[in-house]
Amino acid sequence: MTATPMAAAFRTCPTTGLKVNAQAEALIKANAVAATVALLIGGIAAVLVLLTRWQAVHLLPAEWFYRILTVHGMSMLIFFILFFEMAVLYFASAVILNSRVATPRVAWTGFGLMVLGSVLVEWMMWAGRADVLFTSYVPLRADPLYYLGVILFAVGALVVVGVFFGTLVVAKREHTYQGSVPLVTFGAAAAAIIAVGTLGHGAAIYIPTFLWSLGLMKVDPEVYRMVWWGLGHASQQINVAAMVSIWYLLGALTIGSIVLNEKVSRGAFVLYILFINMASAHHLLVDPGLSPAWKVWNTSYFMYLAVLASMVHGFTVPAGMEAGQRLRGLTKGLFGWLRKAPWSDPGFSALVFSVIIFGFVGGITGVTFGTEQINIIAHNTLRIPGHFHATVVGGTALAFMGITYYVIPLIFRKQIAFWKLAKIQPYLFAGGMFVFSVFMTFAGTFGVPRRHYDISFSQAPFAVQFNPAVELVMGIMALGGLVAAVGGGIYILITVWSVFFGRPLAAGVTGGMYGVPQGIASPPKPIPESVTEHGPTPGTLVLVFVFLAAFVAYYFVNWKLLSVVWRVG
Ligand code: HEM
Ligand SMILES: [Cu+2]
Repeated sequence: MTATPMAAAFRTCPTTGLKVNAQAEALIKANAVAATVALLIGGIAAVLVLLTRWQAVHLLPAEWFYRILTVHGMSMLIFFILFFEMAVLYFASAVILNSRVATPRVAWTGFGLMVLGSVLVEWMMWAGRADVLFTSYVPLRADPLYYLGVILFAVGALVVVGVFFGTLVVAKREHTYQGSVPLVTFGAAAAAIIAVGTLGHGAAIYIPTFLWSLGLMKVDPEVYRMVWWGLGHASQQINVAAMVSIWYLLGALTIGSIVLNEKVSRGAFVLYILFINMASAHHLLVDPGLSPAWKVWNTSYFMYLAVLASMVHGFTVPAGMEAGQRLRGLTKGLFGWLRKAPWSDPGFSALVFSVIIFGFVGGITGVTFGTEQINIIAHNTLRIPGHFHATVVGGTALAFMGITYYVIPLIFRKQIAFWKLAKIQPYLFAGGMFVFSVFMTFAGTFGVPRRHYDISFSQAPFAVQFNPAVELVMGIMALGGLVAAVGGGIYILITVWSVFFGRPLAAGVTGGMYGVPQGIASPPKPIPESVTEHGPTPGTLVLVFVFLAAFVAYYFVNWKLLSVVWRVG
C-alpha cells in the first residue's frame, strides 16, 4: 500500500462539506501555534508596561520599560498578527476553495524564514541590543541582527503571500470551486495585495537601515519616517482587510448572515487597495519638512476614501446579520434580531464587540486625530495608543479570537476546553479593552504623553503638573487593561489546552455537542431557495445614525479643544 502524498491528501469536513487539504491544515496549525506564542510574549510584556505606566505601581526601571515596550509592540503587532494572518490566507485560499496549496515546500520555507526572523528579533530585544521601540526611528540604532531579523521575517511573509496567489491560480485551473471566489477570499486577496506593497516599503526602509547600522550608508530621519510609515500604516490596512473578511465569515458561520450586495462589499475592499497608502501621511502631520498642502491632500481627501470603505463594511456587516436573522423569522421590533442572537457563542459575541469597538472607538478617534489641524493636540499623547488599541486589539485581535473558536473544532477537530470560560472570554477581553482604550484616550486628552516612563518627571529640571483627574483616569485605564489581560490569558489557556490536550471531536457528530460553538452544534437554518429578496434593515439604520451622531459630537469637541489651546485674536 502506498501512502497518499500529503500535498494531495484531502479530508471532507463533516460540518461545512469543504475539502480540507492536509498541507493547508498543517500550515494553518503551525502558524496558529506561532501566533499564540507571540501573543503570550506580547501579553506578558503588556502587563509589565501597563504596570509601569500606572504611576501608582511604576514597576519597571526606565531602561526595561523601553525594552519591554519594544518587545510588546513587535511581538503583538508584527509577530502575533502576521502569523495569524498567514493562517487566514491558507484558510481563505486552500480551505474555502477546496484546493491544494500551490507549493507546499515553498510555503514551509516562508514559515521557516518567519520563525527565524522573529526568534532573531526577540533575542536582540531581550538581550538589550535593540531598545529602539516598534518604529525604530533612525538615528536610534539597534544591533544589525535586529534589522536582519525583521527583513527575514518580511521575506518569509512575502513568500507566503506568493503561495496564496499561487493557490488561487491552482484552484481556478483545477476548477475546485464554481463561479467567482467567495467574499471572504476576495477580502483576503485584498489584504494580500496590500501586503505586497507594504512589504515593498518594508524592504525599501529596512535594507538601507540594516546597511546604516553596519556603518555602510546614511539614512535621513525624515526619509526614514516617510518610508517606514508606508510600511507601518499600510500594514494596518492588511489587518483591517483581514478583520473585515473575518467579520463576514463569522457572521455567516454564527447566525447565517447574508451579503446584501456583493458588488458594494467588493468595491469597498478595492477602495482599501487604492487609497490606503496616502493615509500614511497622518503619521507625519507635525513633521516640519512637509508642506501643509501635501498633508491636507493626503490625510483628508484620499484618506477619507479608505475610511469610506470601512464605513461601508461597518454598515453591510451588521445589516447582513439583521437581514439574515429577519429572513429566519426574527422580525420582532427594531432589535429583536439582535436580542435573540446566540450571545453565548464566543464567535458571535467577539464579532459584535469587534465591530463596535473598532467603529465607535477606533474609527471615530482615528479620523479625528488624522485631521491636519487637530493632530497637533493629539500627537504623541496617550490618545494615539488609545486609538490603535481600539482598532488593532479591540477590533482585529478580538476578531481573530472569535474565529479561533471555529478554527479549533473545524481545523484542529478538537472540543474547546474550558467551554464555560470560553463563553465569557470575549466579554472580559472586549470589556477590558473598551475601558482601557477609552480611558487611555481620555488621559491623552489631558496631555499625558505616550511612550513615557515617568510622567511625574521626578528628576527633571522642570516641574510638570497634570490635571489631578489624570491619576484617577489612568487608574481606571490600568484596571481595564488588567481585565483585558485576564481575558487574553484565558484565550491562550483555552487554545493551547484544546489543541494539545483537548478531546477530539467525534467525526460527523453535530447537534447538541458540548464544547463547540452554536454555529457548529446547531448551524443556522438554511434560507429556502424560494426566498430571493430580503427586507429592510431598520435596526442597523438606527445604529448607523447613533454612530454618526457620536462621530459628529467627538469631531466637534476636538475643534473646540483646539480653539482653547490656540486662541485667535
Ligand atoms: C491586554 C492587552 C493589552 C494591553 C493591556 C496593552 C497595553 C499597552 C500599553 C500600556 C502600552 C504603552 C503605551 C505607551 O506608554 O505609549 C502599549 C503599547 C502598544 N501596544 Fe499594547 N496592550 C495590549 C494588547 C496589544 C495588542 C494585542 C497589540 C497588537 C496587536 C498591541 C500593540 C501595541 C503597540 C504597537 C504599542 C506601541 C508600542 C510603541 O509605542 O512602540 N497591544 N500597549
Ligand atoms: Cu496610520
